Amino acid sequence: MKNKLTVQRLRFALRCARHLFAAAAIFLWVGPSGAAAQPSSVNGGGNGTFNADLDGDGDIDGTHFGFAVVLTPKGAVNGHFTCQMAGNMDFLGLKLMLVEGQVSSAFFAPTSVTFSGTADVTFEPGGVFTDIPFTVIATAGGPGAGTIQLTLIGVFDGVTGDTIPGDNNYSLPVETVLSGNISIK
Ligand SMILES: [Ca+2]
Ligand SMILES: [Ca+2]
Repeated sequence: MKNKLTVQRLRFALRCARHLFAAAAIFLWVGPSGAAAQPSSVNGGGNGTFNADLDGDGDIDGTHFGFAVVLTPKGAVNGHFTCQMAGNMDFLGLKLMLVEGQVSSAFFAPTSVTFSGTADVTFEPGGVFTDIPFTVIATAGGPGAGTIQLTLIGVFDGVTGDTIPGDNNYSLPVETVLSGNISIK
């Protein structure tokens, strides 16, 4: 009886080992070709919409945006981010609200990128605020799919459009691509 039990256990262990081996083989086989290479660049340009009338002037708000960020093989991050509300996308009665950022760090995931740097923010009328830290979360996609979300750090907390009053930052809502595209490669 005891021997029979031992044999059964041995067989079970063997079966487990076989399954493990098969799983490992599949993993190794799929691994190199199935796993996408770590993305190292993001490009975006177009118009975005907040799908909401943030300033209550009767039109849905959004921005014109353009950005490019690259992670070099040596691990440095270079990039530029621009977004503006002007012309047909006015905001808070301003003729222009322009964010021009130099990107200095980025975290790449397969379908999203979080990048940060410092920006000059221009209000017309209102003047220029220089060297304002910012963070953008971008997800890949075209109209209705891609998104960007901009946060200016340490300024304009609680100003119209800020989604998190009281945290010392100006966090605009998530914006969805209306025209154009955001691509991560
Ligand atoms: Ca509006
Ligand atoms: Ca805030």
